[in-house]
Formats: sequence, structure tokens, C-alpha cells
Amino acid sequence: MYNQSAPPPSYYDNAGYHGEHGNIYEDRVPYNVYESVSPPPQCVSPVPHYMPQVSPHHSVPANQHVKPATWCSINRKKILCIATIICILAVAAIIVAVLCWYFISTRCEKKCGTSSSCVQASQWCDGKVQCPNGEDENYCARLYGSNFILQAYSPSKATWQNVCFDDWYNIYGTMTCESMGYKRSSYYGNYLENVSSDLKGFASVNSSLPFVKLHTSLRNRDYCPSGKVISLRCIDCGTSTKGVVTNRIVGGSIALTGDWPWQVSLQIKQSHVCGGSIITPDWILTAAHCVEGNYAYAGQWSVYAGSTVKSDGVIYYVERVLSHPDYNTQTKNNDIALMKLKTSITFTPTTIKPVCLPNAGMPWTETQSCWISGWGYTYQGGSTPTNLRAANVPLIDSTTCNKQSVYNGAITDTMICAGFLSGGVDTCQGDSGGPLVTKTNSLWWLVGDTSWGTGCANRNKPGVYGNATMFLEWIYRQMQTYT
Ligand code: 4AZ
Repeated sequence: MYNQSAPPPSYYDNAGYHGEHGNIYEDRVPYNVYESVSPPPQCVSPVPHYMPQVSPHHSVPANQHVKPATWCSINRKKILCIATIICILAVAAIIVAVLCWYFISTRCEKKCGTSSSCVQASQWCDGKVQCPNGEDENYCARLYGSNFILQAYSPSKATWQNVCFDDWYNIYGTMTCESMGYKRSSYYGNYLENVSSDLKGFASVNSSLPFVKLHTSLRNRDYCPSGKVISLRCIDCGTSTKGVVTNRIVGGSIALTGDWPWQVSLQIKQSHVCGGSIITPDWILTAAHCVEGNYAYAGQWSVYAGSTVKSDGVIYYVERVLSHPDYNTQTKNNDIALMKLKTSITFTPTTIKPVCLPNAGMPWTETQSCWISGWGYTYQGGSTPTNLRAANVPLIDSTTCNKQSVYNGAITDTMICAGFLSGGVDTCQGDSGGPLVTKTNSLWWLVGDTSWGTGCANRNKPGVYGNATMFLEWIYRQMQTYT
């Protein structure tokens, strides 16, 4: 115990050099500052009591008095330091949180068609129109895969869900196809498909609500109690009399009647300009570059359908020409257009029939076998033939097609390449707008529309086609808008 009356023992404390004349705290920076002014309350007792009694020439028993004071000061410093760090971290966390919130709340989750407006994923298909042109409410039902599985967009799950057969009535099929943009008269039926393992997320009609539109009449389900989902056929499409492939435009061969019943010749003043594909009785799909500038005027076009001889078809007239709003004349990005006919096409059993629009998630392979058809030049710089020609070409994956030696990065997501890098078989001038099709699950599907290429059938310059799958939302929106 410390004894005030006893002479202090001689010693060196461990606080460093004391200085010859000053007290032992003088050279201790910085905590001597605190000690000399006002020591912390818990440290008051030993230090002031002891300090004034220290003569400059006497040593201090550090183990009892200096040490607690030093220890205390270090602790205070530590606490202050930690508090400062905590404050800085808290401020930083708040700044990061505010920035995250700002980023998330202003992020474009779902774009309103081609306009610059955006909505949250939870607002898409929620039954309330938020986009300037109602784009958030017009692609809320879609067909998926080669089995036409009906899917509806769920705003709460922000994903597409398969529609269960449970609580389903046939009339919902007709209504759904109509709301997608098909005519009631085209309706082909709804079918049941077993739930397969690749299908994720389900919904069924909420029987306690009146059925108005599919996507606003559903409730989420973990699974379909019936084990069945709805397959919806809005139109009888994709059938052809084309038999087994016997032959291979440039490098193609004359087509047989009924092989490509969706193929039309788009003519101005009885002169063939472009090809096109019948997708419904009222709509022809073609390329945007076919209807550029003066060619946009609907009244000048005639559509020849049902014959392989280009001047022999049944003629239909065009009421409206709709070109993709993001079509780029230079790059040919979004090279797609639609023609709405003045009168509906009458389909025939073999010669005039629609091709199937691709559904979402079609299982095409990188080198999928496809067919091109048209009245385009049979060689570069040639003339347009009288008889329809067709050729078999494989798809070429975009990485390959974008190689420096091929199209050097010019192939965008809205384009798809098909043909042979060795050349020889290709579409050419006059085939533009016409179909690139493939057969999957016994049906013919529209993979693309003939768009561009460097010359025709040249080595390393395959044909480039508009990627039909990428335009589904736009196509259905036009079909709904201009019924
Ligand atoms: C054209 O001028 C055109 N080789 C169409 C297709 C291809 C090239 C040119 C593809 O309409």
C-alpha cells in the first residue's frame, strides 16, 4: 500500500526519459495533456492526490500511481478512437444504403416497349396500366416451347408461370388467344400436357374471381394438383405437305406447291419486290428494309399467296404497314415489319397456310437445320426467277458469325445467321423479308426473316436473318393494337 509519509523510493518508471529538470510527465506526449488539465473522473483519486507531491528530483512509484493513470489514458484514447471509427463506419453505411436504395429504385426493371419509360417488375402485368402506351399490360400471356405451354406473367413473382389445368374452362383459351391478338375465328383449341420437370412455377385460374384477362385472374400455385398444364393453340399453323428432304434460291431448287404455303410474294405494280410470311389470316411478316422510305405506303403493295409461280397467286391488299420503330437502316438491327391486310386471307388445305410464330424458349440448336425460300436472284447480280425456290441451310451461332473473318461483330441479338461458311447456298436480292423456317415437333416454325448479307453465297458471308423470337412482344403488341 502507498504510504504518503514514507520517502519515495528511487526507480525508473517505464514512461521513457523524464527530462533532467521537468516532472516525469513532461515528455510524455500526448497523454500528459489530459493529466495536467483534468483527469477523467475515475482517475481522479490517485493522480491529483499524488502529483503535486512529486518533486522533480524524486522518483515516483509507478507501479501504484503512474501506471493506473497511464493505463486509464490509453483506454480513453482507445475508446475515443473506436467511437470515431464506429461513427465513420455508420456514416459510410448510411451513404452506401442511400446509394443502393437510389440505384434499386431508379433501375430499369422492365422497359415500356421502345419508349424510354420503365416500370418495376412488380408493376408489369399487375392489371394497371403504367407505361405510356400500355406496354406493361399487353404481353402478359405467352406460349412457351414447341408444345405451346400457356404461361402468364406473375408480377408478385416477377416471372412467367405455367397455367394449370385446374379450374380451367375451354372458353378461357379462346379469350386468352383473343387478348394476345389472334382472331376468335382462328382459334384451334386447348390441350393438356403433363407437367414436365423443365417447367417451373405454376398458377391456376382463381375460380372466386370473374375471368376477365388470364393474367389478372390467376393465383400462384406450388404445383398443379391435376399434374397437367394448358397447351394453347391460337391458330392452326406450321403444317406443310413438304415430304422428306430431297434437295437442297442460290444453290437451291424449285419448290413444290404446298411445300411453303406461308410464302408470299410482295409486289408493287406487279413487280416482285420482297418475300413475306403469312402468320395469321390478317398479318404478313416481312423485313423493315423492304418497306423503307417510299415503300412504307401501304396502298401500293399487293400480296400474292398460294402459288409457287410468282405472278399466279391469290392477291390481297395491304391496309397498314408497320415497321419496327427501332429498325436501323445502316446496321439492319431490328429488320422486321408487319403488313396488316385489308381482307383476311382464306386458307386452303394445302397451298395457303400460316407458319408458326416461334414461342418463347424454343429449343433450337446452334446448327439447327432450316430452310430458306423465295423468288430472289439465283446468283449475285441475276434476276428474280418465275418459280419459287428453296434451300436447306443450318443456323450458324452468333459467336462464329461475328468472327473477324465473317461479319466482324455486326451480328446483334436481333439477327441470326444461317448458311455455309464455305458459301454456295444462300438467300439473295429479292428473297428479303421471306422466311427462314425449321421443323420441330412436326411443325414448321418461323426462325427469321431474310435481312442482309455481303453479296450472295460468298465464302464466310452467310445470310443474316431477323431473329423472330426477339420480336414476339412487338409482333403480338401490333396484333393486339390493330385488330
Ligand atoms: C438483298 O439484297 C439480300 N445473302 C438478301 C439476302 C442476302 C443478301 C442480299 C443474303 O435483299
